[in-house]
Amino acid sequence: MSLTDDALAVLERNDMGEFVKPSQRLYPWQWNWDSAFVVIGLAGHAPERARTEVRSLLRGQWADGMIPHMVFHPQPVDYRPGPELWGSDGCEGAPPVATSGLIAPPVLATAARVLHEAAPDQAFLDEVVPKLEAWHQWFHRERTDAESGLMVIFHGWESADNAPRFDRALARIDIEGVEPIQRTDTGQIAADERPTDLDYRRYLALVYWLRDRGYRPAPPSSSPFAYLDLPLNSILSVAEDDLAFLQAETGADSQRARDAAARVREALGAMWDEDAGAYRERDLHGEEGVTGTVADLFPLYAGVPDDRQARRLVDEHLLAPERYGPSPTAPWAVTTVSKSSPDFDPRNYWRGPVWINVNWFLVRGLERFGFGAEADELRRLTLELVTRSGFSEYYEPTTGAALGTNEFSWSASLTLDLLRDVRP
Ligand code: 2M8
Repeated sequence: MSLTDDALAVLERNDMGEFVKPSQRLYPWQWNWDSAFVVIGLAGHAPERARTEVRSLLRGQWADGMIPHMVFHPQPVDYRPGPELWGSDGCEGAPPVATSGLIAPPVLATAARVLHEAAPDQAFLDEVVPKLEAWHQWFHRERTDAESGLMVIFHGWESADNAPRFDRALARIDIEGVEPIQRTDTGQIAADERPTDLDYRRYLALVYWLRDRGYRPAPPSSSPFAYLDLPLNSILSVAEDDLAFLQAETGADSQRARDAAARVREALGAMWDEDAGAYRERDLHGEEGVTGTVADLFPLYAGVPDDRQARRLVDEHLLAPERYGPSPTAPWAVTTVSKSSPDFDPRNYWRGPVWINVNWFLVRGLERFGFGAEADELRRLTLELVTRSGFSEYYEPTTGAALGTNEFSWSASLTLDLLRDVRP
């Protein structure tokens, strides 16, 4: 079987009919950006099935436009924490289907564009574009930090769960009285590859706090965890461009989306740190800019740096052996934490391992700046990794070993997309 066939077979096995679950064993529900990646993967192979995926995710959209990070389509599964944690049925504007109250990086408009370019369907576009517009408007209304102009996240689950960049923000969360729960993940995956129980108590404490406020603390900076996340903002600015493109295809006004893309990009540009040669994030309740994870490189995906800055990002960070790039002891790139960071842990979740979606964003970023050879090399390395180790959730950069859960949908989907661009 070819890599394409293998990837499509994973998606088929994870297909629940209306949505593709993220993995065969661990994650039984519909997750937001996982589904968007699935749409990107299926666009060139099964466009009608990809449209179903978009529609089922949109069934979780709230009246105010939010598309939550999880949609609990009814099914008899036991996964903790599950729908009972979120209490969406008690929240104003929540849809009939149970959902979470948090968000994920908004990849959906980008996925819809990939789908449209692979297999145009005007009626589908007319149906989804207004919903994407409502989703993007929601961001600027509900999540803008007035000072920086960037979007705020309220939880690690809104970006890269236990990434070390969130450590200090999480350490401030009061967990008094928050009991640990029985977790599904550590029943299946080695504990040293997952967040700790203490992390989970903090995650839950934050959800309880947000739930008490209908998940809409105002202003956003009042959330105990309020963080200016570079990946989410970079992904949003690209998604705004893609939405504007789709709006033009439907004859709708695209001015708001174009302005928003430019605004977020400009705000991202202000996070550049000339000494570091990379971008910095900001914890709104912390003192300094946070750095040392692959998040610092994400503005490349959004086309934020000038050519000189982009070159520095690539040479001094992305491909630098002692940082995120391939090295003799850790040949599998890109690490999610710099190898020079004391927090680098090659086996633990978002604390060092290689993730296929991160590589995919960075390949796109390299291409955007005309770094063709570097993009080809990262694509080749990524495809070699999945060929050797399968479509895993994440991978050990030192050995290339599969980590986390296996048969992981977004690794399969983005492989399909990366394969489209392989030159003979
Ligand atoms: C992971 O998140 C879930 C909680 O939502 C978890 O940690 O159990 C993250 O990698 C998230 O980005 C992803 O969407 C989800 C499903 O793959 O798993």
